Amino acid sequence: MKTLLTLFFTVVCLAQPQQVKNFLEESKPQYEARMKWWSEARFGMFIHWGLYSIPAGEWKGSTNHAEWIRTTARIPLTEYDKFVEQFNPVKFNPTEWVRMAKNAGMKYIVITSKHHDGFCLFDSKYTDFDVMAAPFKRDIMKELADACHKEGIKICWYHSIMDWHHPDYLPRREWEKDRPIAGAEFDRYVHHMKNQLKELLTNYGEIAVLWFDGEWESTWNTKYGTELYNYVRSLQPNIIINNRVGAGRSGMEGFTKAGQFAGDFGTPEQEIPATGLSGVSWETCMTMNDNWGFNKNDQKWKSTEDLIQKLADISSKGGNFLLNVGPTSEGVFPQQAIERLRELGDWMKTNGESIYETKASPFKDLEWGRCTQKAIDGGTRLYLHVFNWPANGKLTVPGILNEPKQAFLLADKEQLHLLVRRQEDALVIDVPAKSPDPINSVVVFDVRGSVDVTTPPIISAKFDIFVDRLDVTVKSERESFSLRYTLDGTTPAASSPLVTGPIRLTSTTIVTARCFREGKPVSGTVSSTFTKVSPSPGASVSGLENGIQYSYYEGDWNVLPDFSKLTPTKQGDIPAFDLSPRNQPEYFGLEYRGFVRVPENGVYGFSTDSDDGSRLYIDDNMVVNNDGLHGMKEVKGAVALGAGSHAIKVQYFQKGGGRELKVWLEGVKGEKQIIPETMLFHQK
Ligand code: FHN
Repeated sequence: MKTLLTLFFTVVCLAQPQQVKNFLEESKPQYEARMKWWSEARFGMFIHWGLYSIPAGEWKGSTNHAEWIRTTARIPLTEYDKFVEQFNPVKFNPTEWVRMAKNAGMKYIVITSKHHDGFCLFDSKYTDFDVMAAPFKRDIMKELADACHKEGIKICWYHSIMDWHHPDYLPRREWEKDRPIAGAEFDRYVHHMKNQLKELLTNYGEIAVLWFDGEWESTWNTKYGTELYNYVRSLQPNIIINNRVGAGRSGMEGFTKAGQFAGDFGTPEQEIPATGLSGVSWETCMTMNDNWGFNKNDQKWKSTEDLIQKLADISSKGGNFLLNVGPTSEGVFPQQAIERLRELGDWMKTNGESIYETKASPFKDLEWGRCTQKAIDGGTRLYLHVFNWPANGKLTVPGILNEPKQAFLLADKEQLHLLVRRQEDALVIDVPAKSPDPINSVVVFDVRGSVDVTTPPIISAKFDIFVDRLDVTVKSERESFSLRYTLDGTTPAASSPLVTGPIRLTSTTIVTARCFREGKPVSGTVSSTFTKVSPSPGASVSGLENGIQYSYYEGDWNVLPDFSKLTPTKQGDIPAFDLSPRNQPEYFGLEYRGFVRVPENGVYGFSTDSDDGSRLYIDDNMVVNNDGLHGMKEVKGAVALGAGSHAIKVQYFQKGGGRELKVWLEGVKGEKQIIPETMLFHQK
């Protein structure tokens, strides 16, 4: 894709006099060399700090705000600007912050040079809305950069493209009727942003990453993004830039949409992808509690156990973990964050080598934990991250064809060798009765050669429920293996039936499958249960009219609220599921109720594809749970229905950024469509 963009950029450059190097022409080896330190680092600290730490999440009685408070509390600019004269974080000690990050095992720090509110934590000659206008009068970015350079930690800037303060930034917030757009010129804002980026990239030494954000509004696009990417690289050629520089990010799941401009790495937010993506650099950013900016009432702190296991999970998928701290208005980290950083550091001091410079796991799934790996002389070193220590002292590593070399506990300074035996497809390691670490014990396991793992077969069918019969397929990624299966939940053996095609079920069945080679099992097993069900009868309702009823709500949520406890802003009916009732682009919710009429008995697939969260119920049973803050994401479910009308309820909420809702139906014959008006009814 970069080739296409290179062509695009070349044409653009030809059309313009100035000569700016096209960094998109970078070769794969050059890209990998530039990304090397970052890929090996695996673990960084995110810091969200600014004026919003003063209200600390609270405004006129509501306490669920944070760095978005100017928008979520609809604070007029003149009122918000007053925070400048209060910003005096006298306890700020950059060396203390950097050492807490370093001691936690973090290799880089990404701090908000400017968040969406437009306030600059650095001394900028292009604005008075900066830290030098505050009583503090110290260039925070300078002090932090110096401390990072001194302590050997990479310093990186988060910089928001969206700017709720600069008069030339568009669009305005819809509720800001007092800020006319007359005279505003977006290109002049882009020029201003580039001037400030030049300050940030020439006055503070080597900057390792530019972490853009706030790129989702209609005024930003790929052209701006590719130009900005090259501009930043022209100032610091080795800098790394995330995929939010462009306009191609797919919401909170953070990866770049196919064919779109990618920047250098994907940015899943508040979530960890189900699997890694080979050849794709990505970093999950996550809060330690529920907020990025400091919220004094937010006590939903993730446990240290959760954070350590998330770090292992992310590393096992080949990603980086950017863990956030929101400092207070005094310039200190919340005590709960300090404690977690210290405990993370204790674990990293013993186990850091199982994270740093490792590659993704060769296993699809390990029931006891995760795995990371790195090449060693003559073989591969596997780091087995054991969350659930085996009570029987037998740690089973399934589907591995390599010859073992040695195994020992990473925490054991003596590196006492553990006994390893082959048991069919698996290598079984005898481990001590007591785990070395209650959260994540790492077993080092060296094997000869590059790792050769066989993942179990994949069992699939249209749905996991059926009315009369169901065809189940069993496939393996490696053609050379023969697949054997059982239908009674037992483990397939060499004498079990061979998979020769779809397996037809006519009753509830557990299908278990396994790979074999030359009569010997070479993978672990996999099982799936398929349930025979009776279709629920259609409702006996009369007086149905086309369309569905909606209730529209306004509010700020991170998950779907209990709409039954809220008062709707308005109600009515509409032909089909859409967002037309909304009064504003953000901070609203909808609940739709009605009936869906299906033509015949059978299993129907329903799905919602939404940004942000949604749920779908049929006959008051939840069929789809797609809740949460995320970009466009489709979640499917299935239900057996008799011909006729069935109650349908869909719930949806939108916080900020992209917004969309699609409600799909997959019929008995496999036809998938957005539920049409002709299938939707309501009782007047
Ligand atoms: O709107 C911002 C939010 O305040 C925070 O900075 C996160 C962190 O990545 N990014 C945006 C939400 O996606």
